[in-house]
Amino acid sequence: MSTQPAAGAAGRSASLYIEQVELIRVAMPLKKPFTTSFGTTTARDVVLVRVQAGGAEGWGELTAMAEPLYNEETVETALIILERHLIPLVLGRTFGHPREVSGAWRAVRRHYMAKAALETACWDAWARLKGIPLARALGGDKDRVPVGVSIGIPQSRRIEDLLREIEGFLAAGYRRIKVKIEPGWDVEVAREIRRAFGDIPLMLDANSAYTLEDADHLQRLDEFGLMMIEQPLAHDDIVDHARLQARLQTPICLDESIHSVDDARRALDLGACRIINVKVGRIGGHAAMQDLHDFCRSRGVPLWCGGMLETGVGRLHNVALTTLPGFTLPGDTAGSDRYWHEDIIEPPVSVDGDGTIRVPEGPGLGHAVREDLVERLARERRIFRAEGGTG
Ligand code: OSB
Ligand code: MG
Repeated sequence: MSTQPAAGAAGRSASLYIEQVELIRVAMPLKKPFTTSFGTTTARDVVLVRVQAGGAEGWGELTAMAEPLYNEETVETALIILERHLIPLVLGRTFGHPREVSGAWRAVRRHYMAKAALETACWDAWARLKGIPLARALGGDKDRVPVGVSIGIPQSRRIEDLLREIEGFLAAGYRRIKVKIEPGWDVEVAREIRRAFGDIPLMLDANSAYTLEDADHLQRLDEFGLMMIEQPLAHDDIVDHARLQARLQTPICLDESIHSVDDARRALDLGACRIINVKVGRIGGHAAMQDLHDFCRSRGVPLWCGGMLETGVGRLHNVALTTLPGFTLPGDTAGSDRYWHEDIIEPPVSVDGDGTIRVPEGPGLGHAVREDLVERLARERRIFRAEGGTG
């Protein structure tokens, strides 16, 4: 393989010679537990990926959870896939463009979050090499993105506690409220939110807690004029979702079921959803995100950016991808203070009073990673260098 180092100056032709990849595992306790229909998360076990390429550095974040409850990946399966399969396929290679990186592991099936952690770090390195914001490198053009917030099931299971939380986020300017539901925490919750806050932009996320047998029950949600209901049925289903969508006025948005353009095409052709939540980890990287974006835009399907309780690194990747024109709905890209007392980036991501985040203008992710804090929180670090590399 070719191994010449790349030119580094802005605007010059650049290429990505992958010199070194570092995996840094950090423990990040959440401000408070986050509960969905599949379980409660109290802390994130985060793997940061730092790539050295052509003289620039790029950062990515693994969005897999500690347990295989949202999807089949876990932090530990992703570490194995990264170390034994993905990193060896890119180390010491030169890519003309970050869109080519995923070609290196075309034969590796699934493990989308492991792939995305490494691929997104390469995009950041590329944008820094070119001296442009990641948002521009990805083809985005917004300078602000509107944001919503995802609210878990309260530990107390009291609707008043949920209403108080919603009130706080509305006061902070958030443009859309998403509430997690499960059987026993759904119709009454929607009714009370409408009673308390009127016609706010509201949606529900079930994380696959229902089956088609619940269709009559789910139909009762139609009276609340929801923006959408996210992933009501099985994580691997599109057929039952199509049957359910035919019976609901509320648009279905798929999250867990969509890993590729082909998944989206099949789901849309079947009528399984009308909106898609895009998570760069769930689909394997920014190149896949661009492909899914272009396809959905050509079909007129609204997109928004989902979240996985990311630290600042993943959060900034999400802000950057939301600048693509097909992202027409507020995402789950809340500010750093939604989950963290102290984020690992400087400055943290902040939401302005109008419910938008300003897109960074500096190169790459546009905020610095706080290496001192990462150092303090690091539980494990592993470095992989290209043979004969200078890293
Ligand atoms: O389904 O969108 C989801 C968090 C973890 C796993 C799955 C989901 C979520 C969220 C939170 O809804 C999104 C966020 O604020 O990062
Ligand atoms: Mg979801």
